[in-house]
Parts: sequence; C-alpha cells; structure tokens
Amino acid sequence: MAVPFEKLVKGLKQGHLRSLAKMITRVENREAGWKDAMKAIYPDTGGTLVYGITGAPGAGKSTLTNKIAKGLAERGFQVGIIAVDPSSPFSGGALLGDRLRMQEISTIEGIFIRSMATRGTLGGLCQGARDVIRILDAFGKDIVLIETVGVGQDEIEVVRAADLVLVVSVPGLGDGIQTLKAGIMEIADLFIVNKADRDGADEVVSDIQAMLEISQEGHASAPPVLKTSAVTGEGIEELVDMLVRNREEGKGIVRNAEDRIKEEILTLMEQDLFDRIRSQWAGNGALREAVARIMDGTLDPYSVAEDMLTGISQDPVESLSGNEKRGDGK
Ligand SMILES: Nc1nc2c(ncn2[C@@H]2O[C@H](COP(=O)(O)OP(=O)(O)OP(=O)(O)O)[C@@H](O)[C@H]2O)c(=O)[nH]1
Ligand SMILES: [Mg+2]
Repeated sequence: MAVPFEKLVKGLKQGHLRSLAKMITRVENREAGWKDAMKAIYPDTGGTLVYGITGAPGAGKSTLTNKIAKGLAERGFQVGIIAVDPSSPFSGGALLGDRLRMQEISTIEGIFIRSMATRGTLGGLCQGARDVIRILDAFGKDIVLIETVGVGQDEIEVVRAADLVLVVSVPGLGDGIQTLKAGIMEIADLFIVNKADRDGADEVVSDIQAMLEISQEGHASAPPVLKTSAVTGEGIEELVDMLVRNREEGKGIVRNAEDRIKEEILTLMEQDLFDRIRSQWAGNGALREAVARIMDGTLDPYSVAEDMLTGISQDPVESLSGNEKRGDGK
C-alpha cells in the first residue's frame, strides 16, 4: 500500500524531504487523491518567488542555475530547482554531465532539484510546473528556479508564468538572438550574456542593448543586461545580489496574478473535462456507436460532438456556489 496523500501532506509541511519527493511524483502521475492533496496545501502557498531561466540550447543555463542556487543557499535561502527536460537534444548528449551536476547540487543544504520531462506530462507541462512549484512552496522554499530551453512553445509558456524571467545568451552563436523563439526577448526581465570568458561577449551585450532601445522606445526602464562566466565566476555574485534585492523588494510576485489564475482554472477544467468526456463516452460504448452511425451515413461528427457536450454543460456560476456550500474541500 502506498502512503496515503494525507501523510505526505503532513510530512511535507514538517519539512520531510522524502515526503516532498514522493508528493511531487504522485501529483505528477495524477494518482487518485492528487487534487485533494493540492487543495490541502494551497493555503500554505504563495510565498515563493519563481525565477524562470531560459535561453538558447547549451547557453549554460544549467550551469548558471546551479551557481545561482548555490549563491542563494549561501545567503540563507531555501531553493528549489526545476530542470525542464534537462539536456535538450540540441546540445547533444550532455545528459551524463547534467546528471552529475544535478547530483552534486542536490547535496547542498537547502537546495532541492527536480527534473521534469517536456513531453508526455500528464495535465500538460505548464500545469505540471505549477503543481511542482506549489509543492515546493508549501515545503518552505523561498525561491524556485525553473530552467527551460527557449525553443519550444510549451517551454516559453512555462517561463512566462515565472515571476521574473532571465534570458541567457552567449557569444559565438552567430546571430545568437535569432536562434531563440520569437517572443522570448519580450518576456525577459533580465538579460544575461554568459560565457563572457569567450570573445564577443561585449558585442552580444551591445546587440541586446540596441534591440532594447528600439523595442523599449517610450516605455519604462529597459531590463538590465549582465555579463557572466561560469568559468571565471565573473558576474555571478552580482547576479545573485540582484535576485536577492529583487525578492526583498517584492518585485514580480504579483505580476499578472489575475491572468495567471484565470489561465490555471481554464487549464484544470480543460483537462478534467477531457478526462470526463473520455471515460463517459468511450467507456460505455457510446463513442463506438456514434462512429458506426457516422460511417453508415446517419450522423455527422459535428452533431455527435455537440450532443456529447450538451450532457455536461451547466450554469458555471451556480456550480461554483454549490462547491462553496459544500466547503469540505472535496
Ligand atoms: N567557457 C564557458 N563555458 C561555459 C560557461 N557556462 C557553461 N559553460 C559550458 O557550456 C556547456 C553547456 O552548459 P549547460 O549549463 O549544460 O548549458 P544549458 O544551457 O543548460 O544546456 P541545455 O540545457 O542542454 O540547453 C557545458 O560544457 C558548460 O560547462 C561559461 O561561462 N564559459
Ligand atoms: Mg540545461
């Protein structure tokens, strides 16, 4: 028998690492009771600041994330790291290096690291990340760093949901900025030019600044551009200091809060609705029946889909108040 969720929630709140790891796995796997467990921890969340770290494949995101985490832990912060799809296929076979680095960082007091697959995440990558962040939050993490490669749409959505977004560039990628997904430059709160020990870092800094000047015309202050090197340590202290200051000033925490909540509700509903429709219609043979009738020409897919949905619709506001009245967290 698996440990009941209630026990994990209790263990999580008491700061047990095993409960933290187990709870994440079981919520990720959408095991029975996951939602009640999330409801139970929800009141203990909201205190964590989330930094999204993204950029071109191989830009040094993982290396930087680890350095940042170390720096924050040294300053007394409890840090969680979520590495989305560590070692992207783009940089080719860095998996072992990533594993070793992850192992190393996980031995540091106050740091918890967890990887997440991009594909096949039940409930979607964004919701999956939100859940893990919340569990880390309830556990008592002050800051969560989430690393994703800045190429796919899902990955961008994940960092977009962060309180503060760091975009990592490097010299030597040719037109480095261009290799990033369009739209990623717009969501940056802070630009980092990593591998500053290599030639061309200053050019990348000026490129970014020039681009910012054009796009920020008439707008509020442009995001800062910082040079770092994981090799020489240049800029790392400064970067960590900047992030700490940011947390102290409470910047970012409430950015887009309303939109984010809205987005989350819709995502959760979408998933739930889909599961319900599937089990209801596929389970009792109705779907097969409908297919047969479409094939013999008596029905069309449009009408079938419409009919299937009619059964589930209800006045949303009414069902909301019904839920409140119940008030037993179910
Ligand atoms: N010269 C130099 N190399 C660096 C620096 N930072 C990282 N690297 C190296 O660059 C390579 C890629 O670093 P990672 O941290 O794995 O990069 P990443 O962006 O996480 O890569 P993916 O997650 O695979 O996209 C590794 O070999 C690092 O050691 C730096 O500041 N200078
Ligand atoms: Mg990486």
